[in-house]
Amino acid sequence: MILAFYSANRGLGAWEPALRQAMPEVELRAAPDLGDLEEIEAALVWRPPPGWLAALPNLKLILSQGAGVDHILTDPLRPRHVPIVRLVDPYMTRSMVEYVTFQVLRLHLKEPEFRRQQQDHVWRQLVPPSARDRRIGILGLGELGAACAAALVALGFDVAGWSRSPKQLPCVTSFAGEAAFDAFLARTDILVCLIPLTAATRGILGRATFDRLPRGASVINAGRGGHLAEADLLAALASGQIAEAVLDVFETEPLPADHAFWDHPRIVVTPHVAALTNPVTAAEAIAANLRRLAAGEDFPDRIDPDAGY
Ligand code: NDP
Ligand code: OXD
Repeated sequence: MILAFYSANRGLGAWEPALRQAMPEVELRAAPDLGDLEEIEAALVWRPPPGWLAALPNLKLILSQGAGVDHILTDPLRPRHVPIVRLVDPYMTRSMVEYVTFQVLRLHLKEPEFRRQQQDHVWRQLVPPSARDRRIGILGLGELGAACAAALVALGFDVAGWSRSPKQLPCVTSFAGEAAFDAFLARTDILVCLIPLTAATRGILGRATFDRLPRGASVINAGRGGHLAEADLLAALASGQIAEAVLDVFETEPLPADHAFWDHPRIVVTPHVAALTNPVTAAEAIAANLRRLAAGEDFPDRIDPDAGY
């Protein structure tokens, strides 16, 4: 089998040894040296240019180098009959759990306020509520959201999640669908965004959502930049409706050097690192999917293009 590789972010470098070790039987061809395009049956991609996938006439499987697949679905020319499989990797899930619990604990323990007090040489003891009185709301209770919810429950927080379908997760209050959105927001002090970017979720972190949160709530966006209405966040921070924001993902990445977010005292910027793909661990999942393709089996992490995730 021949696997074509394309990444808009990084070259084959770190991937090559990991992929060769996990699947020595597969021939690897990195763009632009793809050879005879008719021979290629699978493609492992991150943000392929529009039309790149369509140029592979015998493609049978599209593998995402990340958990999200919005970077593939935005290609209007992508071959619609070819299954798309997202990356599910326990290492990546663990990374997201670390990122989200760290940021939630920072906000919960008032670290941003202590940092500002230190800058002003102010000694004032601010006392956070106990974790059980801190209400965390997670947008998306899938692979990443559910794991973050479990970790936050273990730390004693009052955790709820919002998803399309209802969930039964230990000690996590499940809210499902549009009808439950307002009730979910009304009980959320720290909102964590871990939903995929789809037509239904674009701009979900905007004024209408912020206004439904309790005054002084905080927001962590580790989903996609397209979830956030940037001007609405700046306005909500200025009015005090939102107290703090932690942003890992942005509409334009890298975040332009002159962007207002960089110097905002109530925004923490991280450069899309919440859960980076690790080629060594990802190669195992990729190899397993190529073996399924060879055996004619279905793919457990196949996405539904109509739903967008
Ligand atoms: P999953 O597909 O496992 O889970 C998605 C969750 O979102 C599901 O619970 C789903 O509901 C819910 N959802 C989707 N659409 C809606 C909607 N319209 N209304 C309510 N709920 C909705 O995805 P992952 O957890 O693996 O990943 C989530 C996202 O995290 C990725 O798409 C990516 O954008 C982002 N990500 C960011 C990274 C970073 O470094 N910042 C790294 C990795 C991922 P249901 O369960 O009912 O289907
Ligand atoms: C992903 C990401 O989707 O890193 O995996 O954003």
